[in-house]
Amino acid sequence: MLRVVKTVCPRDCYDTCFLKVHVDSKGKVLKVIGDPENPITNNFLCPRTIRDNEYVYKNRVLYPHIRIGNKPSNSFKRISWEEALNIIADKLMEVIKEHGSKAVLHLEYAGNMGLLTWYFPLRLWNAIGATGTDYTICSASGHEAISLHYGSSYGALPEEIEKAKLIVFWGFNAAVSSIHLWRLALKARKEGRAKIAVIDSRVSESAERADIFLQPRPGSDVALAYGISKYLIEKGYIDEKFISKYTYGFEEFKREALKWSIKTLEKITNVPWCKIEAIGEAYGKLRPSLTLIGFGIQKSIYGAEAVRAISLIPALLGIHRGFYYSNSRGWSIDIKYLTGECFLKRKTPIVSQVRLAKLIEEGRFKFIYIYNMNPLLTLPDQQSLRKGLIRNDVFVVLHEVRWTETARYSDIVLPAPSYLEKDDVVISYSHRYVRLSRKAIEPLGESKDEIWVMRNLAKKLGIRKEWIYEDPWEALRKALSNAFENGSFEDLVKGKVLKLKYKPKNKYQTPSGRIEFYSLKAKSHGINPLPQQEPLNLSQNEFILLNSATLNYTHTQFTEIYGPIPPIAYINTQDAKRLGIKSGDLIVLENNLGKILVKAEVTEKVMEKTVWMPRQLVDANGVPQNILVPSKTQNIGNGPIFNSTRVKIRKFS
Ligand SMILES: Nc1nc2c(c(=O)[nH]1)N[C@H]1C(S)=C(S)[C@@H](COP(=O)(O)OP(=O)(O)OC[C@H]3O[C@@H](n4cnc5c(=O)[nH]c(N)nc54)[C@H](O)[C@@H]3O)O[C@H]1N2
Ligand SMILES: Nc1nc2c(c(=O)[nH]1)N[C@H]1C(S)=C(S)[C@@H](COP(=O)(O)OP(=O)(O)OC[C@H]3O[C@@H](n4cnc5c(=O)[nH]c(N)nc54)[C@H](O)[C@@H]3O)O[C@H]1N2
Ligand SMILES: [Mo]
Repeated sequence: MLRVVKTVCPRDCYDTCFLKVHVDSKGKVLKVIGDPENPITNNFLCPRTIRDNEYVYKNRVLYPHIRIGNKPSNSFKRISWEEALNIIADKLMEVIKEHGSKAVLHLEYAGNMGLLTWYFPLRLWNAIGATGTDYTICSASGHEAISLHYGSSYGALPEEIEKAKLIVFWGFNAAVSSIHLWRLALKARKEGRAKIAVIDSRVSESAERADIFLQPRPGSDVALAYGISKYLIEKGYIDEKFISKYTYGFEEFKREALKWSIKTLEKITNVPWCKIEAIGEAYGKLRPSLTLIGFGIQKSIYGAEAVRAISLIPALLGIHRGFYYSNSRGWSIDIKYLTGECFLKRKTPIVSQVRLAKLIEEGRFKFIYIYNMNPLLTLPDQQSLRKGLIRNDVFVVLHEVRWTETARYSDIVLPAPSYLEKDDVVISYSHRYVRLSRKAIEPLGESKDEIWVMRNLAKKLGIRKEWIYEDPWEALRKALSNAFENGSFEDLVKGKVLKLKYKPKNKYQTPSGRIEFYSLKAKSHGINPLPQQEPLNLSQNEFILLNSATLNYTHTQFTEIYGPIPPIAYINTQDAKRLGIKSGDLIVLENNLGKILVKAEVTEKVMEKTVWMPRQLVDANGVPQNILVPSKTQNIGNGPIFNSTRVKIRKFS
């Protein structure tokens, strides 16, 4: 008999789709389709999730394994759970005794965003007092940027895309990275309600379909945002009533915006003034507008500055939070209850995720527990990370669904069930819809979920803290007690679709209680109170390496279905000519951190001095792209700088 199970995609993505999983009488997944019970994600899926019926069975870790060969390699032998847990517990106790609990690191991110998969298992590590990371690898800098001016970063809900007359995707390739939000924009345009603008440093898939396209130099968006603001102010498109009632520091902002001359703007951004006028006119005339700011734009050295400047445009136009970035801070969910942080008397040590490679290389951690992440392809400064993980005094445990690059650097690999094999609750960072994610099939092989592992390890370690053993569903009930607008946790468990409560859009958690064009918080932290354009000095032979999400992969996932992430670099025609490079040639991208060997694709889609690549790829020799990425952090929000990676390029010979 065919069963249809309702679940939710938990991958790190803007969309968080509702799914229906068809399972046959033998418990095999036949197909995964979209479930229109969620009006935002509706009944269609991305090319990844739609293949989950195959992906779920590929490359799986099915049993606990222990290393028998040197790192890095896949040389393991199978052991029992009992053996694995004993070894891990002994090692943990030894490390804690000799080096203290600070020498234990747990490293995880959003491989599965389920509250029970990601957060609840942290109770063990928090009880031990282990070191954790600050989760800055993705969106932290943008959150902090917006918070400087708005108090918190939550913004428009996806439904507002349908009401906008101008929809601007800024540093956001939604046609690839958020196909459901993109579809809402396309629908609004098709029905004649809206125009779509894209602002991207390359001709992205979204740019190709836009009505208005601006192509600023990477890192020049603060200037561009000031240029647009200048136009809006000079043309009288700003909403003075709104500005005087809801904002603070407009005069300072205005002075700064008006300082920019057309010539300087054009020189820095490489965008002709007539295009700035065009988008200014669109912002002025097509009201209301909605500006969607991508994660891509804030992953560069001054990325947060760009987000600050962009986020202030809607305030000029008189719109309360007329931007979308991520709404995760607009919900009322008690994450600290789930992670057990609320039970702690002392805070546990936290280190930078972006700078982690160096700390591991220095030998700061002797025991590292990794789950929900594939850091051996996704963290910056891979050379240091790799050197660190092969140290003799570092013991690495990985809890994974698939055999990943990280497994090659681990001492023990534990099998984890995929999202189709466990119950959970997944919260989106864009829309408000939540429902129970039901287990569709039994865990494959001997895979055990994160909570089972946590509890059994806690028992082996003799930890008595009761909160570790709390029923996870009871913990969820408490953490979500104030979360929903239209029902209770019990309703959720019964299968009802609930909507998250949302913080009021016209409330600003800033020192002045207003939108602060001139940020008092920034001032008190020694940061320029106004967004600031920093210089973009590239030396003569240097290129900026942009790298972004692609349709067939979620980070390093789905290579099992679509093959390796293409090791290709897109290079501008003029640059290619100068360097004697043709499409299909092998080229070397290098900097002081390392080098990679990839195929060139000569194109007009990237501008001079810029190259673009799919992100997180592995080159022709198995070297990861992120060997080139420095582990530097941004000043604001401590985020990464993937899109400020500088490389030199030569033809391989
Ligand atoms: N298919 C797919 N979807 C995903 C993911 C995935 O792996 N695959 N991952 C999810 C996650 S975790 C994330 S972080 C998001 C990422 O998705 P997005 O938020 O769309 O970000 P990116 O793909 O990093 O980059 C978006 C665009 O920013 C442009 N850009 C880079 N620097 C600049 C700049 O200085 N100025 C301007 N104007 N543009 C710039 C790039 O050219 C790129 O086209 O996608 C989510 N959705
Ligand atoms: N070059 C470059 N690098 C980047 C970026 C970039 O723009 N450029 N962007 C960065 C960004 S924005 C992000 S978000 C990170 C993402 O970095 P990662 O989070 O490391 O990305 P993934 O490759 O998706 O790794 C998630 C892993 O979790 C595993 N997993 C899935 N479900 C479960 C589960 O239920 N349980 C367990 N235990 N494991 C599970 C998957 O198999 C997968 O291996 O990468 C960063 N790295
Ligand atoms: Mo991300």
